[in-house]
Amino acid sequence: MPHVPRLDAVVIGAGFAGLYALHRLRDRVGLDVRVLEAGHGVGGTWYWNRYPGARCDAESLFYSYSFDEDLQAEWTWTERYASQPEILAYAEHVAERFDLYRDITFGTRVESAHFDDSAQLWRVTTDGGEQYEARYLVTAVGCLSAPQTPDLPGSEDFGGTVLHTSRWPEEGVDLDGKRVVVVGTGSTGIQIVPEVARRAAHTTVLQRTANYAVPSRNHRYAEGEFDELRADYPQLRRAARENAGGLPYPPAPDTAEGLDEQQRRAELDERWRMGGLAFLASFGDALVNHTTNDVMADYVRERVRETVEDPETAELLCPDDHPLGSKRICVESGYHAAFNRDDVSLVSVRERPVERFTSTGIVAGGAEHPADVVVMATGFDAITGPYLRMDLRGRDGVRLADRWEEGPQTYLGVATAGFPNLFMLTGPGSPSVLGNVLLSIEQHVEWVADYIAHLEAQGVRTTEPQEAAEREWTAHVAEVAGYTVYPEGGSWYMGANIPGKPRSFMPYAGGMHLYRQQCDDIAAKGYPGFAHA
Ligand code: NA7
Repeated sequence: MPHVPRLDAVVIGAGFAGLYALHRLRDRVGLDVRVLEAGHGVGGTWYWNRYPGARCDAESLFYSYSFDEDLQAEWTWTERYASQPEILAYAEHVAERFDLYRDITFGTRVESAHFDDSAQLWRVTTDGGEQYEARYLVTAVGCLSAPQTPDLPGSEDFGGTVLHTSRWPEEGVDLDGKRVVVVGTGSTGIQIVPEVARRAAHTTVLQRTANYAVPSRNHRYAEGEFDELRADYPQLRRAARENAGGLPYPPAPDTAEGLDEQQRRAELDERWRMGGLAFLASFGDALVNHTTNDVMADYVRERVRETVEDPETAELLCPDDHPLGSKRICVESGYHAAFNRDDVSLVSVRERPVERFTSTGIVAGGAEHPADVVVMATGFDAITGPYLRMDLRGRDGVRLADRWEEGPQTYLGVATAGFPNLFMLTGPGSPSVLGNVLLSIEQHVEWVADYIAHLEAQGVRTTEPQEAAEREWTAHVAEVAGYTVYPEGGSWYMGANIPGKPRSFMPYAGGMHLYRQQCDDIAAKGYPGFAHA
């Protein structure tokens, strides 16, 4: 019989959620923890997404851990928006600093986790055939970690290279002088296109849906600039926690309604000048009031027409089929301007889709596009994908895939009925991707660690949500989304990018600050809605 390590907790994933969960559960709660990580290093999203131009859309100032004053004081970001290598270096620094590496097993993908009713523990099996037993299973699997690539005929005949952006090789890809086709114009496509255009002989961008993109206004910090910003951390972190998106941008008017053209423009010009996601916060009701939303959408389209010289290309780049923000707003650094180059072309595949590979290229928009490299910036099976790609089974062998057949059901986005002692970090039904995910991660980890400490202190062996509480929370998540423009977007938030995936708005749109209050309230009342055994 092979030796099966028995642990207090197995954490799946060594991204920012998994790293902090390990630190908190091991060093604060005192548990014996092992992190199982598919990659060969820490960093999660920032380990995998190495494509040229990969960068965080949230300002470095906000996209970092706040739980440790010394860590905060010693780390200096070099740009307003950190690039992938810098964020990865930060994750590695955190892992070193808190002595986390010794409890992480790399190159190990969890294939299954089954709850054993009689032993009251989780049995975890990896792709290498190793097994682990643990009382708690903590999933830190990320929301955008299961890549989605369209299944196109002819790929075996294609003589060039096909790459998904989130599986970019560590050694890079030689794009110099190549004919490159980029499929997809979400945040990733919009980041990679200007970088590809700089190197390739020709870049063809296949666009199904035009997205709203705002300028990043990224810059390198001047000497001492970041130190000055950092001096405000106590106030900034507090403001982030009190903010719906965890990104405390300057206050905005509540609505564009009732403002005249000049007032609206003044506000939007100022936000456009600021750059980045601050634009989404131009008016308080941007995501709940179509009048405001239309004003903002018109403004973005005007800017596209101003930037892009060829009127036909400009029109194609103007989003016209969804409200602003209902699909994730993109942050660009030279995306629209890239189409002013002679060696970059835009092809709409809305009417005539991406069909198939040939030996020399890809057929899309009704024509063949010769290619040496095809870049799939085609996104992810978001939020539930990482869960359902594993074989997760709860009490009585019930598969999570069956329980969530019609969409995810959770209590607080943290736990699901019938799956005792399973804790999800940034799970479906939590604010997760709607805002500053690092702040969400910290809040989840701290709440879950406090709850586990409580269970340990009370001698509780298992906990799971009561079905009524779960039903109520899941209905609340849907109801709150219904007040917003989000469900109109046909987005990955809704599962709409995956054929056959049930449509439901998966994140909690009520705001991170209000979500935090609800979680804290439940903790203060002794965790109603959970059944303890
Ligand atoms: P996204 O936002 O899901 O974007 C994927 C893009 O790929 C999007 O433009 C899709 O068009 C397009 N796509 C997907 N499949 C196809 C096919 N078959 N044909 C043509 N176009 C296709 O993923 P990203 O990686 O850009 O961003 C993910 C998140 O990471 C982002 O929101 C940030 O939070 C960070 P569609 O819109 O579905 O018409």
